[in-house]
Amino acid sequence: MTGMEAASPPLPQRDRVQIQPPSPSIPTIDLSSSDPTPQVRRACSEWSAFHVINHGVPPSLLKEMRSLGVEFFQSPMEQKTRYSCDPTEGPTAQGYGSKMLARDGTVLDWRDYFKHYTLPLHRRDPTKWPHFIPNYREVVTQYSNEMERLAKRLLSIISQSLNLPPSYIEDAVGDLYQNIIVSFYPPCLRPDLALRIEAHSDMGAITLLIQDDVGGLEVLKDDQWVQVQPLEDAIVVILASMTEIITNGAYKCSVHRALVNADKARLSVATFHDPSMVRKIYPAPPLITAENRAKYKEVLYADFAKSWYYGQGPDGERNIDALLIQ
Ligand SMILES: O=C(O)CCC(=O)C(=O)O
Ligand SMILES: [Fe+2]
Repeated sequence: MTGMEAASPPLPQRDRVQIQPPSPSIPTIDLSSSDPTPQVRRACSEWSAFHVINHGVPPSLLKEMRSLGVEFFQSPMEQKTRYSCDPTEGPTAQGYGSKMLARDGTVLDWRDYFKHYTLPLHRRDPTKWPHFIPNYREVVTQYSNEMERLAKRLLSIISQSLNLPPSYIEDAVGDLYQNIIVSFYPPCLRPDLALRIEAHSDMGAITLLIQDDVGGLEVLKDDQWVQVQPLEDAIVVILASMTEIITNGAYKCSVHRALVNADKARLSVATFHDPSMVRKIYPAPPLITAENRAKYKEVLYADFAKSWYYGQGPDGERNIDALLIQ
């Protein structure tokens, strides 16, 4: 350094280059690697949410699913309302709807959505899905099958990552109840008034989510919100409440939310895999020892689902805390 440089006046604060640490994001796991189990263990225990790539679901199917969603929500209202949810069926009804969940005067979830019942097969009735978009029913059927396959594979890796038999979690939840919800968040200059979904954790076992390139999904990590950057062709894996109970808290459910964009509409497709309503869910006995006692009370899944929808839990974010053994 020369004396002249040393003498130059310091740059004003605004002109200095700010070295920003790279923003943290959820881990990305390559499912085609020889053994993804250690990475899954780490991602589940540290993040409760992660991206998977090379997951075996054709990228063209992910793209088609997103395009169908956009086409549906951009269709004339009279087309969409032919598939409106039946209000007498309550908040879990299949079909096209808008406001989904409010509690104590607070809107927790406000968006346009289309919910499809897809599994077990006796719940799947494609005649209840839009007819006016070519291939809609075929694509949703294929998407449902692919998501089921991936969810089962992930539940098996997650079980093995805790030294449980591969089928442990799948057996514990019984027949997988799968629902696919396509959500559409129109742009809004006042995001505080806009369609969005507030912080929550999902009810069932595992959620597989895809989003478009707008972004807006965030996960809570160490009390900080972290953006889930859109990653084309990847699928976001979100651990849900029943997995936290079965793993006795080794893996927590992910608290997440979705924000709206001021000038772009956003679309996401969430595929939920839940236990059947008659299943009793409790911590896996092989994970319980004298030093590591059961941390959660047993719950009938139907009772938990009811508390999730009707807010009998202690707060909107982790309804599961009501089941903690003190
Ligand atoms: O739209 C999103 O990205 C999140 C949706 C979500 O978390 C949910 O439907 O449970
Ligand atoms: Fe969610």
